[in-house]
Amino acid sequence: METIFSGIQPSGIPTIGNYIGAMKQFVDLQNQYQCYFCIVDEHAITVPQNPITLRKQILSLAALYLAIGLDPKKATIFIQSEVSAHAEAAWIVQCNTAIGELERMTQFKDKSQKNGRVGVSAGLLTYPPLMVADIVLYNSNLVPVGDDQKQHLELTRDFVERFNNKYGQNKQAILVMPEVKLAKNGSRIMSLQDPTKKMSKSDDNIKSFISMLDKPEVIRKKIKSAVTDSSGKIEYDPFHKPGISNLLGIFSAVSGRSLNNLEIHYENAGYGEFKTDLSEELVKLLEPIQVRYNQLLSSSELDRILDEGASSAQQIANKTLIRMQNAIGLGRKKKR
Ligand code: ATP
Ligand code: LTN
Repeated sequence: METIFSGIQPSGIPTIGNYIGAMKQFVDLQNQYQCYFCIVDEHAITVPQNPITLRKQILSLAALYLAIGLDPKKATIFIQSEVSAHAEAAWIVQCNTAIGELERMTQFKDKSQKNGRVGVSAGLLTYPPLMVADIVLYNSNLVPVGDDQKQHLELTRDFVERFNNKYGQNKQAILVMPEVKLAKNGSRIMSLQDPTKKMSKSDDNIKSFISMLDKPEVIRKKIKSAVTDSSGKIEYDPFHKPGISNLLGIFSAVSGRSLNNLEIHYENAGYGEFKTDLSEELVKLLEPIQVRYNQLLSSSELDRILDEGASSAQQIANKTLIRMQNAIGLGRKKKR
């Protein structure tokens, strides 16, 4: 059976962008693959986090993973910092990656531009090597992510090729070559306030995203105030009409209806009617998730699932870490 790995940062409450681009796929994939879904808290601290809020968000994300339908009997759900092999392997990856490669990453460029390069943490630059470590430790074949992570996956593939070539003996691969898996529909959901920018859970403007825990009235308000254009026509044309096209993309992803079907259905309708229907579609999706989420947060089940997840993740991750250490000559040769 092939292996899947993916992670979400507990840097805020996931948005419907995270759901459509990544989490929704996780639920479908758990039936066909050996899956590892991680709460990447070590990635979250590459930018400042309040300790109390961070811990809350970690548990909240764990509860959301389960509330959307991930089944701990099928998929391993765990917290990155509870498996120390991630940080250890990341160091090896960093030492085999050029600074220039990391400086080219658009996520680094965006985040460091926003905050001024001198003041950002070194971790923001070495974020991709930690992601490489996450992926290779589980011998992952496929990594379901949103479009913004494609470049990090390319870096991962370059690393695996380089590492195997340099350290693999007799052409024996040490690490498995992973592939990116993008959502067919909605791998890049845009901000509701600035549809040229990716929707992001850590955006300062809360009107720019729908969080998965937004209440129905909040969802309705945010969709109502989403930026469109003055033409009034519901057409999918991301270049000329990015706002309404983004809303159409969201509608299509959450309802399962094609863009074409929606365009025909709303041919003679106005933005108001379209937005009302979209809001109700989102409420229909999120309300039951929120009910399950609240039940899970107040149960002891979550701790048990995360404990079990960490210990089964450790077993496989430690094996790969030893393989990497042996290959590059760290310490004394260990038995696998
Ligand atoms: P942050 O705002 O803290 O940087 P984020 O909202 O960009 O976070 P991540 O935790 O970095 O989210 O991403 C989790 C997953 O969701 C990744 O696979 C990412 O590609 C995907 N994702 C994030 N934003 C979007 C989006 N707007 N559309 C589709 N997929 C997305
Ligand atoms: N960088 C990713 C989160 C992430 C991830 C991973 C995704 C960290 N490690 C491993 C897939 C596989 C992001 O979405 N910003």
